[in-house]
Amino acid sequence: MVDSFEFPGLLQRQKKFAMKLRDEQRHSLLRGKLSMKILKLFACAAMAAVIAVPAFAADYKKEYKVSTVLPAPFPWGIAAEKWAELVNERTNGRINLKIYSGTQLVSGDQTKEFTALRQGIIDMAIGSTINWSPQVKELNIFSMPFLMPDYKAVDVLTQGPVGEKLFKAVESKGAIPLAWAENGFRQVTNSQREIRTPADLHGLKIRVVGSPLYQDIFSALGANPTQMSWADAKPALTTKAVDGQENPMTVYKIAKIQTVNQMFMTRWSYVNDPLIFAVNKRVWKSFSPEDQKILKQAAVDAGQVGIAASRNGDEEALKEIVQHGVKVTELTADERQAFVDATRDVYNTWAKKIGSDLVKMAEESIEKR
Ligand code: X2X
Repeated sequence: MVDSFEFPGLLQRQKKFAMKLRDEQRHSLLRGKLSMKILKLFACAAMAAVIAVPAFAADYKKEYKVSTVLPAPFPWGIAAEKWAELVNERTNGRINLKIYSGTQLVSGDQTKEFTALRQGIIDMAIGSTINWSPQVKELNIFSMPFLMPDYKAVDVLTQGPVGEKLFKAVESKGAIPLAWAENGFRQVTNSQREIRTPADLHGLKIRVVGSPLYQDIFSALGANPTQMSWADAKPALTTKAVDGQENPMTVYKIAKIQTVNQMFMTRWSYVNDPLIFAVNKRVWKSFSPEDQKILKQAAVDAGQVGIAASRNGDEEALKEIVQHGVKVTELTADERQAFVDATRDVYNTWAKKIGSDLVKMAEESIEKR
């Protein structure tokens, strides 16, 4: 104010300036109000769109392809069907999983399943650690001969720090792992003779699948291993192109293994192959966080159902196998130890390939179980 007295005319200019400022403020306020209005309109339109079309549905596929090897009533297929059922139920039919068994999406070549999943040829899969181990070498850990003495040992691996590391390894290779299920402890069968000692395996042609670890195990035991997909195994056993193979007992029961000359079985439970529910990375990212949660929880729940089917089914399967006249051999502790000793070098060689730290962690987890 003092200034205005000292400089005549200044007050007038100040007044003018103040009026101009007010005008501009009024205009910009009006502009602001207008743009708020426009924004609100847009928001309303967007909300209307959201209400009209279920969230994210526009990005979703009508159907997601889920790959497995074994269909229901194998425990593997039971887990897969349960997953599809729960996801459908919990998303009110917004997400549909369709199961393709026999790894038909990769022409039956089960060791290519993970690659196809990573590439998006397959949207989702419930895969055996055996079949994915050629691409994710850490998964060979479950194929380390005689590492896991019982189910509790399997559980401390899948549910503990080893499982976490394995899931990280799967993710680093391009698929999102969600949960575990189980194929089961694997027993060896053949058409020729009872197997009680490593020497009994000498010269037997045994069908195996997965990574070269299996070639190494059976070679160390003096057998003649041959790598073959499941689709080719049954015909090869029928024609006696191969003498034997190894799989869980639920598989024998359902696949009627006695009809393909497998009249000798040794219960050595040398490995167990858990199954992993996993989703292609791009497909996973297309789901809303809520739907990701539903997919994961449904996989965990379906995994439990699958594991129960495998573990409960094993004893039942044994009874049926015996009824079919298959000679079932139980090993004494010493007899089993002879197989452990004969495969120890293979174990040590593969511990380095898989990662000595991871194998050590697994051994410690099992020790503490
Ligand atoms: O092929 C097999 O032996 C099977 C069905 O057990 C697997 O996919 C690993």
